[in-house]
Amino acid sequence: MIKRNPGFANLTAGYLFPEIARRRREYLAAHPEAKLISLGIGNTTEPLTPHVDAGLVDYAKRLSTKEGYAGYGDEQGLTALRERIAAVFYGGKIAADEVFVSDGAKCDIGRLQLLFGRDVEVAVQDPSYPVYVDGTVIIGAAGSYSDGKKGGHAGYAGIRYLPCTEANGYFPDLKDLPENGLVYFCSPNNPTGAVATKAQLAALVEAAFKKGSIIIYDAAYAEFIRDPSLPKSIFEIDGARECAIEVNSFSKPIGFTGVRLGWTIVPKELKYADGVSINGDWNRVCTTVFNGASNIAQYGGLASLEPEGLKEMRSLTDFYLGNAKLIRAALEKLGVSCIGGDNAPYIWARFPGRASWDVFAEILDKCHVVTTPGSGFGPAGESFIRFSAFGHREDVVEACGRLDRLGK
Ligand code: PL4
Repeated sequence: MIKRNPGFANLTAGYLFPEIARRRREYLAAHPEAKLISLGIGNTTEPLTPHVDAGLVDYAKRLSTKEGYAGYGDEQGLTALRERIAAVFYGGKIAADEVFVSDGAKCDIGRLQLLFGRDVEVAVQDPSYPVYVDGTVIIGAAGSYSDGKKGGHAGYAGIRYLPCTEANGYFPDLKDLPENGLVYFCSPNNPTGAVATKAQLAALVEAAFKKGSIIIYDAAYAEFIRDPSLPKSIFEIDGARECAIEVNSFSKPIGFTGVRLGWTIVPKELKYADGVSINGDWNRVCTTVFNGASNIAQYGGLASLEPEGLKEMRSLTDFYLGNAKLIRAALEKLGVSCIGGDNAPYIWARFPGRASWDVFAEILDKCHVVTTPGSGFGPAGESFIRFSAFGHREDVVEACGRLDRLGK
């Protein structure tokens, strides 16, 4: 019989978010009367905005006409959308043929592993979005051993964890970057909500370049940045074109979590050790194992980058940041120390001396609020809880009121 990819056996826990959903179902089965509110998964809740909706609907209607119908498109995305992304988000620093439109950042994070295979050393911020680690383990680049625990993970021995803690201002020690490896870096960060400054990113780019490593920069929450001094893209930093790939998404800024649309930037200067272009290989990956994002989604994305759409993006992200402010204030009122929520839709709350899953269970039981345990994002997440600001305002207000029960 066919052998299983050993990477799967090396995974020490189920994927974090289905595990949370399982515990939520289990709790509801035992307490069917509970009216649970989710501040757990980072899933958008507000309706599509009018201009963007019109972009989707108008194009969907065109598809039902002989003149307007379109089948497969270019795997790399509509030229108009690639040009618009380059202009709106990168102000001329990125060319349209360095923009590859995708069905979302997570899908591209998985596909990017194909460029580097299993013989690459991988470093992640600790804590970090679990896809970087789990994708690495599945492809076999993390080695075959771990000291992980069910229901969270204590860390895979084959991955370099770069602790991002209060002690280092949530920015890792760059001495620990791998040589000729991959460094996943997310800013604004999921889960901590911390945003790297320009000086920090400049140091990261310099260190990665010196070590021959490539940064996979996840900017999925860039549109939540309100402090104008903070960088929204790694390509605001000189030298990044030689050592960074950026993934990004329409999911959170414009509510496309279900519509599905994202993009990846692979600069033409980026090369492997043998001098071959990474942009060329990424084009090969996209044309070979991806068939392009939905054309309806792409027209919605185009509408979101028109002036009216950009205004809607701003007010939608403002709305979720308003939720974040309420959640952070409710926690701080209880004496819980927090970061995040000001330039990011996540609040990272500390419960010293407690296991994250225990705090998760306590909040679920006392407050009927679902959260995300920090330990699910890596060893340094232990004793933290991530609160997501994605929710209807009335639910967030209700959840904030219920958090008072923690103090009793
Ligand atoms: C639950 C740093 C959320 N089932 O929608 P995409 O694929 O364009 O973007 C996914 C993504 C990419 N990068 C970062 C992210 O935080 C996310 C989404 N993360 C969360 O609660 O952490 C949703 C998670 C979803 C998943 O596994 O992605």
